Amino acid sequence: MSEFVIDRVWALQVLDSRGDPTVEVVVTTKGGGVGRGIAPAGASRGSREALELRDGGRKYLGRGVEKAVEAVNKYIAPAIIGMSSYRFREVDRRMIEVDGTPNMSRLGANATTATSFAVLNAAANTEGLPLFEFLGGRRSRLLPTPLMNVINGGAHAGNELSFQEFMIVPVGASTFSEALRVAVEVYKTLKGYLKEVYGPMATNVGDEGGFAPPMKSVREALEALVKAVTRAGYEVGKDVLLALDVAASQIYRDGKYVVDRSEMTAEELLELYLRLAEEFPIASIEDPFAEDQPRYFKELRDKLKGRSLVIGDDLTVTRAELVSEYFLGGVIDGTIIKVNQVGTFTEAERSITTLKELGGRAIISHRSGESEDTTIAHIAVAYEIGLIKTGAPARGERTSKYNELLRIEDYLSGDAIYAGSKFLK
Ligand code: 2PG
Ligand code: MG
Repeated sequence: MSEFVIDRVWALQVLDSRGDPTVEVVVTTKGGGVGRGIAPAGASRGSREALELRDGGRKYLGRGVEKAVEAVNKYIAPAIIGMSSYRFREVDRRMIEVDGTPNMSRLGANATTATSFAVLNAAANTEGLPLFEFLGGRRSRLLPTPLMNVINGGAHAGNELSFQEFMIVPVGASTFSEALRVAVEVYKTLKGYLKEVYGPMATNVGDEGGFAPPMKSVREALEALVKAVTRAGYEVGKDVLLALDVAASQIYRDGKYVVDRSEMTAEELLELYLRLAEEFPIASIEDPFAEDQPRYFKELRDKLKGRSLVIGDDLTVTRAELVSEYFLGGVIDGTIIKVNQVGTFTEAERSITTLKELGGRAIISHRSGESEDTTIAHIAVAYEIGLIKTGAPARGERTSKYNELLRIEDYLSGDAIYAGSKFLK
């Protein structure tokens, strides 16, 4: 097993999909393995997320990550060189120890996330296996259902849409590649529809590759999705479901929610969700209320009676304790999993296994600031998570994940299974 021993670790500053600097880490092993990891970055973040270290000052308008790069080179590298990448959980625990704070504020979650990904990839590379197989073994052959954000609003776009993400979910397909084809056909049809109704400017895209049309109401966006699915020749509610990420902490001000330019109480917003869920086949609603209002999540969940899943993101920030507390309390049906919310793969893995044990849904997710890193595609398959959120089928940092899933499907040849609607019932 000495071939898995980490012999070099270094970091550099690279760019993410928004043009912000981010951390890339390279790890090599004695056996000649090489692994890379790049940290993503969120725009709408939960207040309890692990801390992302930024330099401040004038360079890159304060967005530089030289301090996080230095944290890898100066503190993380000497602490983990000589450890076995095969025991990647121990490596992650070592970083948590070296950091010594509850939220990774010393090393920076961008430094530790990139390292954690790089160690995993180096171990798989040393073994000569794709990462999903290294992590999950031969049994891993479940390809996730994508929740694809095709209309962007909120903090991800320069339009007036109050909700952050309007997603299509191609559940009716029988393989992942077919699901992707359906989604692309709907995406392209949506583009044509938006151009026709709102003019060519409406087809500009937001941070996650979805269109950012000048719509005034959330209902308008859902109606456009229904139009696009139908025009593309598919049945809404059967072939393609819809999903929302409201990211409601972003529209919460002084005890009120600002939706479609008017103020709403939590009760009024809840009523709106119930009406929308009656009218549209909404598979899931993520962060329907601000992160400090779990009681409304619960009320919504009770009233929806399983018609749409209630999902936590800013609410749960991939912390296993919060995930189990809110799941057991009936507040949510499941959560988003984002490694950089906790800073290491091992901590995120705890949330994944907690949800699996309790019977909750996990949705592995990108961030709005992304890169060509494909680690999350492998995690999705390795843990048979069954659901992935990684944006529209456009822009390289989004298609990198979809393309990796196509490669995994190809690698598994006839053995791959597509999750379809399995986890959305
Ligand atoms: C979200 C994410 C990803 P961000 O809220 O779920 O879609 O956005 O990375 O900006 O937090
Ligand atoms: Mg979210």
